[in-house]
Amino acid sequence: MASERTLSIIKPDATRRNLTGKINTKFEEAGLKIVGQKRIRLSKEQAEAFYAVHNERPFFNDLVSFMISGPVVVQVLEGEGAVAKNREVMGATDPSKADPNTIRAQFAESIEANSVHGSDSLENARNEIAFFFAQTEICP
Ligand code: YYY
Ligand code: MG
Repeated sequence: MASERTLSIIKPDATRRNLTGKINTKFEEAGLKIVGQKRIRLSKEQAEAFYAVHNERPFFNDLVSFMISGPVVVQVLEGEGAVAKNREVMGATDPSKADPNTIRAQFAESIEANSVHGSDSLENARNEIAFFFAQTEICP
């Protein structure tokens, strides 16, 4: 499998509980390398644009409010099959359905406050990385 990059976000529920290091350890133990990372506060406009694909869904407004409720850590993860590997390490969207030992099973508070975002395809990964990072901010 080829080396890929994917976009990860450590969400406000996790930064609030000081879990950035524990979550990063899960990525690193899975062989994913953090090649770009910054802690930022999303604007409402940024959160709405990032999750635009969900803007007709009933949970959209709550999701945007949650994503701007505290700092997030946006990250570029690199490795063999990074998109799928990251989704594996994250676990299912609903933490009650996530496999044990996944980030969401271990750390998520609810389906909304589920600790991490990860791109779901290589194409979305490219777009989501470009949404947050300049090329000069990624150091493989
Ligand atoms: O990719 P992933 O984060 O696992 O799930 P999505 O279906 O893309 O939904 C994005 C985001 O929306 C999810 O992480 C939490 C929130 N959400 C929600 O609050 N309630 C739902 N029923 C579904 C998703
Ligand atoms: Mg998604």
